[in-house]
Amino acid sequence: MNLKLTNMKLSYILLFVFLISMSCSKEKQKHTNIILIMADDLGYGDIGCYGSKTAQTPVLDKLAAEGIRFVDYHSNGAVCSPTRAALMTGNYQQRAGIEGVIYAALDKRIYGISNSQNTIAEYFKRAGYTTGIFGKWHLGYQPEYNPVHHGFDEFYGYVSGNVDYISHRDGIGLLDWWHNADTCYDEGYVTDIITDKALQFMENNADKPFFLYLPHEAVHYPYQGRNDKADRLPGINFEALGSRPDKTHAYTEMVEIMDENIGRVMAKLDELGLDKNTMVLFCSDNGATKMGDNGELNGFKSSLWEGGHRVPAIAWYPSKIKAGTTSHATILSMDILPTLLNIAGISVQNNFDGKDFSDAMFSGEKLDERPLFWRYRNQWVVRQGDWKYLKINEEEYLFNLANDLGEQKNLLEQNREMVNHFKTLLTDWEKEMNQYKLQTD
Ligand SMILES: [Ca+2]
Repeated sequence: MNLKLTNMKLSYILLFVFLISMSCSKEKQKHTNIILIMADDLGYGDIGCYGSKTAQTPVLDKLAAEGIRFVDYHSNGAVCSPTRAALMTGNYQQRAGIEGVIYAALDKRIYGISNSQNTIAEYFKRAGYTTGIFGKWHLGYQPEYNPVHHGFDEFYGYVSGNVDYISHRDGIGLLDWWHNADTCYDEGYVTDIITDKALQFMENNADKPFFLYLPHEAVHYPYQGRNDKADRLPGINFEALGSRPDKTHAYTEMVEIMDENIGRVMAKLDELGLDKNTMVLFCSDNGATKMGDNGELNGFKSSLWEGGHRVPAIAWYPSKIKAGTTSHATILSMDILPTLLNIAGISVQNNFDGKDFSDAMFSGEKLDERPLFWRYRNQWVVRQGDWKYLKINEEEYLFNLANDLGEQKNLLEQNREMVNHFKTLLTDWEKEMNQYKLQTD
């Protein structure tokens, strides 16, 4: 009898221990961490899994092999600041007031992201996430535009469009290196030291939900490798692109150092045991310059030909994404915010311009077809399905991208009705966007 009672007690104790351990493991897995990595000026053909023959990018190639590679992903802008405004707000960049590059010239430093827009960091922070940005901001120089006033708990990096990789001086030679709202100086190569800080952030927040935004400088100029000397120093005239004569070699080196550092982030996820509940998303902010490789696409950074805005994007989340998937869904930078909020289980009331593409990513579902718009300087685009209407000054084009990715065959004359429809959509969209106070370059 006593033995039976002891056995029963033991069973209850074991059941109790089991239930406690179940609830603990549920507790540990309940949140999804997000790591959003963005390269700068990385072109459609600049990494191995998109066909690069020069740069070796084993880490990004592995992420694509274990995750999903998007072949119809586009930056909202053809240059840096507009894409970042759209990425941060989930809306067309015009709603945040940013249509052009925010330049380093002293008289241009008045511009920045509008306070009227909430950022992705603000949404994550409100939901209890710790938020960090390590790298390039490029959404305003003035103190009120600093990332710590736009939802980020921690900022380490620079606010301008590019800095010397070694001296951390901006396009007009001023030191542009920050920890939160204060300037600071740290020795080191930008790609390495923003990663160091990101790894520290991951360690500090290993037990809490975090949103980590890692906007790399690579492969934006100045073209400098890890062992190069600083070009931008006080009292010295310098070339914006850097002094190195073999710039194409430097470019390849920069891509490879970024890849290596993304490898350090992945190793840290593994080390901290966060590899099952962390999603990693990698993308670029616009197409490559002539220094880089846009594959078979026409045009370069700052143009609205495909080469200016169709860029690499890879998502990695092994518990949800089928390994080795290629997605043909048409996706823009502004779609990332609603998608990541959904994946993190954060619901907000806003009706964003961007659309959640998690079903396309997790189960290959087709996205609802929608018209998409680009405007930069004297160029306009309307994209719907496979069709792209492009206007540059008064020149008009219509391409079917399904069989003409290089935009060689103008089908405008044969499809006047479609073109007129697209032009009406564009007029309506411009009317909507022109309500905002717009910064242009
Ligand atoms: Ca860029």
